[in-house]
Amino acid sequence: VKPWTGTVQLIGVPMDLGASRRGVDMGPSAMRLSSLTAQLERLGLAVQDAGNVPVPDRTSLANEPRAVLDAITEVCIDLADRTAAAVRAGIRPLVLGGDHSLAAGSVAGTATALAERGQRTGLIWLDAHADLNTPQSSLSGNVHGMPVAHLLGFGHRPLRQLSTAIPAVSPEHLVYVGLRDLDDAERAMIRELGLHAYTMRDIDERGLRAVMDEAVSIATDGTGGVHVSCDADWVDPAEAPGVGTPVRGGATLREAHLAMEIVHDSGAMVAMDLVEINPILDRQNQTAELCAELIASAFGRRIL
Ligand code: B3U
Ligand code: MN
Ligand code: MN
Repeated sequence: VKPWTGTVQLIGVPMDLGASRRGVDMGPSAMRLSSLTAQLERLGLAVQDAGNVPVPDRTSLANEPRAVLDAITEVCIDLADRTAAAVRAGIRPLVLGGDHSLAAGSVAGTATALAERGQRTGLIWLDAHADLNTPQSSLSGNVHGMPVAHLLGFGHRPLRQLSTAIPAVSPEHLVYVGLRDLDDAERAMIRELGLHAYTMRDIDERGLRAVMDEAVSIATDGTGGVHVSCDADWVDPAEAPGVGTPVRGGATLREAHLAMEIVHDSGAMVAMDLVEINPILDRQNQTAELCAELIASAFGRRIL
């Protein structure tokens, strides 16, 4: 594993074009107002804030699916370039969302940078949802339910070709953890592609430690590093109420920390997304604060 420079680059993506409920575009602000930077600096890391990727306003777009897809694709092209540049420089990008459609760009950027070293990308997707729809299969039409399909090479052509490695991620290098809300088409695709998918039932039955150990070994097997894409809704809404689409029965606070600690201990995380924080639904920024603490665990904070 190539040594990292000890620098983390914050990249904000104030985008809610992929969601039907408004508000996750304020997620990057909420994260910047949390203790995030202070916590990372306390770990001895240098924090570079690269500002926000420009995102068009929803009201400026034609009210049709194609216009929204094209706008999201433009944002993802920009984000993929920035993510790739950071990873190339040995700097770890921390992408603050914004709705989860942005991951079609961030993960593509990581995949481009690792492909330049002849390496494939592992992807750990922490989420209540599989985000495996295509524009054809989606019942909601929401693009935040589609990034994984595009990373695997399905869906809207411009959005699935953002990486020099195509597909950006091979099915065997993807691992889901925390699933509990799937569409029929997503279930079918998980079976057809034989995707590694750990549901909340797996966590309940086997414990978070066993599940995460397997997730890390799958995502590191034959890859040059792991991109961790964390949807704040993977945590239970009792702990994290300020999210785009809350689903009951998620990871507890301690499970979420342990998952991040195990990710850190793997030494394999090259980039991270923290997405779907909705300050409108939050109480006193507690969800952003919780996410800041989880990020600190992923970057090496320890209790003792
Ligand atoms: N699978 C549904 C629900 C959903 C996915 N991601 C979120 N919600 N946040 C869909 O709309 O594709
Ligand atoms: Mn989700
Ligand atoms: Mn998601």
